[in-house]
Amino acid sequence: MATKVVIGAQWGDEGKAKIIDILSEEAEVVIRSQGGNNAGHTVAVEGKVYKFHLVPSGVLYPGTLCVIGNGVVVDPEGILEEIDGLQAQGISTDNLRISLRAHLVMPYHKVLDGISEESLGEGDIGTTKKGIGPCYMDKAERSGIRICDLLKPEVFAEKVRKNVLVKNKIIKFVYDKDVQLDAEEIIAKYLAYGKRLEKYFADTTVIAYEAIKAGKRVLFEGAQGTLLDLDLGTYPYVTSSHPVTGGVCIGAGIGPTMIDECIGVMKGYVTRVGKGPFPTELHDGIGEAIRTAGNEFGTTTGRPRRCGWFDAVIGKYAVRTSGLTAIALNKVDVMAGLPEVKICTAYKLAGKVVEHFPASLEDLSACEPVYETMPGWGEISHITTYGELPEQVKNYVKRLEELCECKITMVGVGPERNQNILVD
Ligand code: 2SA
Ligand code: MG
Repeated sequence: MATKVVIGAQWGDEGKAKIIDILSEEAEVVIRSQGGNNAGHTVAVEGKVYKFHLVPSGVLYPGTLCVIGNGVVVDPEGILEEIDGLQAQGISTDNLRISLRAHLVMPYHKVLDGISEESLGEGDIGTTKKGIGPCYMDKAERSGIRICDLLKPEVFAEKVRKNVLVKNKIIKFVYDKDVQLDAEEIIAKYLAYGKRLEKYFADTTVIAYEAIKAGKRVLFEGAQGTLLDLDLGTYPYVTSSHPVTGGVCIGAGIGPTMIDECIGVMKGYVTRVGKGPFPTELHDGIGEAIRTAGNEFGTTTGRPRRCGWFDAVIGKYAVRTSGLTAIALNKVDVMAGLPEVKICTAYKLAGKVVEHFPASLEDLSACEPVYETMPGWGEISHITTYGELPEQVKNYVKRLEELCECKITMVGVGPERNQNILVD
């Protein structure tokens, strides 16, 4: 293993955490580069379930250095809760590092996320309300506050006071809400969090560079997924960061020549939480059956995920926009028992065949999937080698490879670390 990036190739929740957990075993450094605690990563180890939001799941391996890069937005309250939870389960966080350049999610970001969603009414984005969008807005607007500011209390206090003044005006005059934030309260609270977290702070770009230079096995852990990318996703129903492989370079502070492999994680079907068009969405009993069998509910918010057939237009788009070198196909076991399965090979829009994922949401909403039907399969979660998989599964895998134009190297047949079949 050299340097590997693992990203979500659909709308998130593809089971990245499981693949990252498997690859973490040989990784010496695991780095997160975008998103915040809107991410929800679930890892099952010997029947025990661990949920991660900000801390890289590599923390489950004692020797692995776990890095939160500059592109991540950090909610100090959230991360402290996560650290406390992990420590209570006997997991050490001594190997955690947090970038000095990472932006802080502030209490007003969470308030603004909530009231801006509320003000949109039916037209809301369906965010996780963790303050992620407003935090990245401040970063782009250049009024954000960073981890390194916590080490300079006077500088930090000044920035908080300035921000609270503006945010309180927005809350009152733009949104007509009574909520008003108290700058001094926030300053005291955040400086106390800073004291507790200080031992983890570091220039993580140096850590990444030194590790790669020394030939260490470095794994970049993606959050969310390709169609939630701010530029390439189903805008505006996206998150405010870059979950594609390109986002890793900026969010971890490395160059593109330092990445060797790009693995995209997909499920055998597609899910999405939040709003926005979803061409292969199933509104019938099959969608419900997949949701139940696959336990398709959000890790962060518990929201039921919308479910649909595998969409190869999306698959090909993810391969192309992230330069994927391999696909890990998860949750194929969840589809067991369906008499037949469908694959969307293209869309039809106003009588024309559309091969490439459209930019316009109005076009995407009007797209009709063109389906290919294949026979279904039975229970496979006990299977451990590729050769033993039913022919129907192997044919399904082969067909998806052809359509997505990328090889599938792993097939997931259950949530456990060992329920992952390597394709020969
Ligand atoms: P936000 O909160 O600003 O990032 O929301 C913007 C859009 O991004 C979607 N989004 C997600 N989609 C899938 N999984 C996510 N993480 C959690 C999980 C979700 C949960 O892994 O299960 O628990 O609900 C995630 N985070 C953001 C979101 O739905 C909006 O469409
Ligand atoms: Mg998730």
